[in-house]
Order: sequence, then structure tokens, then C-alpha cells
Amino acid sequence: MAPLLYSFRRCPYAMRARMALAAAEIELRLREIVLRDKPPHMLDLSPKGTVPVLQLPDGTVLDESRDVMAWALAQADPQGWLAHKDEALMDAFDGDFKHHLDRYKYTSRYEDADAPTHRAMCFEMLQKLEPQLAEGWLAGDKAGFTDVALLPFVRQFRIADPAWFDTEMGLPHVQSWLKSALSGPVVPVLPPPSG
Ligand SMILES: N[C@@H](CCC(=O)N[C@@H](CS)C(=O)NCC(=O)O)C(=O)O
Repeated sequence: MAPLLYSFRRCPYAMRARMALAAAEIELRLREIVLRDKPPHMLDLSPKGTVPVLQLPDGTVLDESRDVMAWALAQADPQGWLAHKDEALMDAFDGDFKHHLDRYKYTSRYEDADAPTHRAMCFEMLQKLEPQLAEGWLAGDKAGFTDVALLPFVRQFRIADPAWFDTEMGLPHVQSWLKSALSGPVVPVLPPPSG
């Protein structure tokens, strides 16, 4: 039986998992969920209640997106993504960047959040990536694990204010990095920019 993936279409963690699973050409049983109505079976597998959750045929459950990516690419890594895996950078984006991104994008959900301040914090982190992206991807001219892990968050950052991102932000390497990922074919195509 094929592995079972619980996913939420717009979740950046689920996106990175889906991209690695697609790159590895893993056949899946895909269950897209709604976060406010989580399937009991998903919660049985992983009571913490976050997506993605992958159940392997032997019953093993992976409920951290980077573990799902690593498992998928251990099965097949035709594009050599495992050659570049920067844990510290991924920690920074899963932590600080995501923290500020949520407060920039969903400001009204947070008391005292100030969108320009949180955008500036995200911008600072992207500014540090700009020189590293001169050849197209974080580790040179080929995409890697870290690119795939970070890009869904950068996609969301753009969606919060596409006009600002496209015309005022600057950072041309960051912009073309996201464009390459959105258009494929190096990275399996991210969903269209709709939220
Ligand atoms: N560290 C987890 C984070 C996953 C996560 O936080 N996913 C969000 C959706 S983007 C979630 O499921 N949140 C639960 C909820 O909103 O109820 C991972 O990397 O898989």
C-alpha cells in the first residue's frame, strides 16, 4: 500500500514535503485536510495535530516536514537535493522568519503586531540570502534541500504584498530564485500564488 500523506494545500511545511515526495516520485495516498476539522485518523497518528503527517506502509509516522523530505529523498534523489542541507538556515526560517511572516501576513490575529516591523525582520533575513543566491540557488547553480525547505515561506512572504515584493523590495536574486521555483521544472511547481 502506498504511503498516506495528510496535507493542507497552502501550508508551507506541507508544500516542502509534497515537493520532495514529488521529486522522489513517491506514489501517495494524499489526504488534503482543513485545519479546523482535522480527521480523527490523522490525530490518532500524530496527536500534535500539525500537517504534514506521513504514514509509511510499515506503520511508521513522520510528522515533521523536514523528516518527510529526508525520508522521500532517501528513497530517490534524482536531482541531488541532499547534497545541500543547511540545518541552521532551515532552523532560522522555521523559527524567526515564520514568526515574523505570520505577524506580517496575518497582523490582525496578533495583538500589538506591526506589519512594517515584521516585514522588515523578514526582509533582513532575505537580504542575507541575496549574495548567496548569485548563481541561482543557495548552494550554487543547483537547487538543494534547503532551497526547497525555504521557498514556500518566501512564496508566502511575497503573497502578503506582491506589488511591494515585485517592485519595491529589491533583492533581484531572491526574486528570480522564487520565480524559478514557481515556474518549475527544477523544483516541482509550487501552487499558484493564491494565499
Ligand atoms: N514543525 C512542523 C510544523 C508544521 C505546522 O505548523 N503546520 C501548520 C500548518 S502550516 C499546522 O498544521 N498547524 C496546526 C493548526 O493550525 O491547527 C513541521 O515542520 O512539519
